[in-house]
Amino acid sequence: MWKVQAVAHPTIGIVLLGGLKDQVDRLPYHSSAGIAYSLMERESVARTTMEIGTERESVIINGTAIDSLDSRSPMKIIKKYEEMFRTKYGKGNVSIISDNENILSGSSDAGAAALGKCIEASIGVDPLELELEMRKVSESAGRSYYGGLTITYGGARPYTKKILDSRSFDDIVILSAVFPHKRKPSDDIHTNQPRHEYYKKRMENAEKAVKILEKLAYERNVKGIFELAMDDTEDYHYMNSLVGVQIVTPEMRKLMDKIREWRSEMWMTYIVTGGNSVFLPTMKENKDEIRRRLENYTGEIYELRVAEGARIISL
Ligand code: ADP
Ligand code: 3S4
Repeated sequence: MWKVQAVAHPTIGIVLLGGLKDQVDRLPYHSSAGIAYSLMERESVARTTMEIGTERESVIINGTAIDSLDSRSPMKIIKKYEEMFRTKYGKGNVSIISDNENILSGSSDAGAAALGKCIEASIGVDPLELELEMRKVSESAGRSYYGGLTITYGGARPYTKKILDSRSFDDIVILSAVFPHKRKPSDDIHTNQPRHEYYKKRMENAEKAVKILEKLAYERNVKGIFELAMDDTEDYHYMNSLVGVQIVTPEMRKLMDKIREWRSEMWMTYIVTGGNSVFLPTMKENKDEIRRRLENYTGEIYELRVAEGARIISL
């Protein structure tokens, strides 16, 4: 039996993705961008162990067995490479155990990327092809696989390119203000956005934002990157409001408006993806003051950093 373990960090969108033209292969209508993140004090990762040559096939995520027929089951990726496993290791059966540690949102990105890393280590596959497989579990797996700041280009064969290393964000902390309601599944966004006439404009805005982001990354303009992310958050949730998908609750909006006011005193921005957090990127020296202020809005606050790509833990 052959065994490998890998970890990968979850992600936050910078140019947010909405709309999938293929729900099975999870192919996007437009380009997008994101960062991998971790809690500052403890690592946020999906930790995945893959064993090749087991008696039976199985997938266990956070202690629960996943049906291999489940639409986003990691077994879909394994099936693609089964013959290659058999050729190299004599047996094709694979078992996967994955646990999410300290993840606020973006668990599927991290889970897909950690598994991708295990597969790469076991049979050495083409990364472009691997990404097309990983995205069947999560359309944002590429962000987690490469880490730092990445752009995922749309088109018939979407692919992800890393444009800044996590070290470029060393002076930044991202505070996460978590609100106490349950998040909606991201598929609500993906199925509804393309139905509205504004979606054409949204796609154009996302492509434009990605072009500007390339330039900002080249200039290492980290503040500019998060300013762009804040503008994109507004456009994305305007789009969501047009199709009746409410992600930004009145409580979250109250905080976002307040952040706009605080920006006249010190630099900060906000990002809201598909979850119940308002992410607040700022300089490390502002962290304690802003944290104190955030306590008036929610009791659950985390400090995050930009994280690196997926890595092998043991072979
Ligand atoms: P998130 O923002 O946490 O990714 P989504 O709604 O986009 O939330 O994804 C939920 C899906 O991710 C579920 O199908 C779940 O089974 C899958 N998932 C969660 N953790 C893992 C993991 N570690 N490995 C593979 N898939 C995972
Ligand atoms: C809603 O595929 P998440 C969104 O681009 C979908 O980060 C990603 O993120 C937006 O909240 C994005 O599901 O992580």
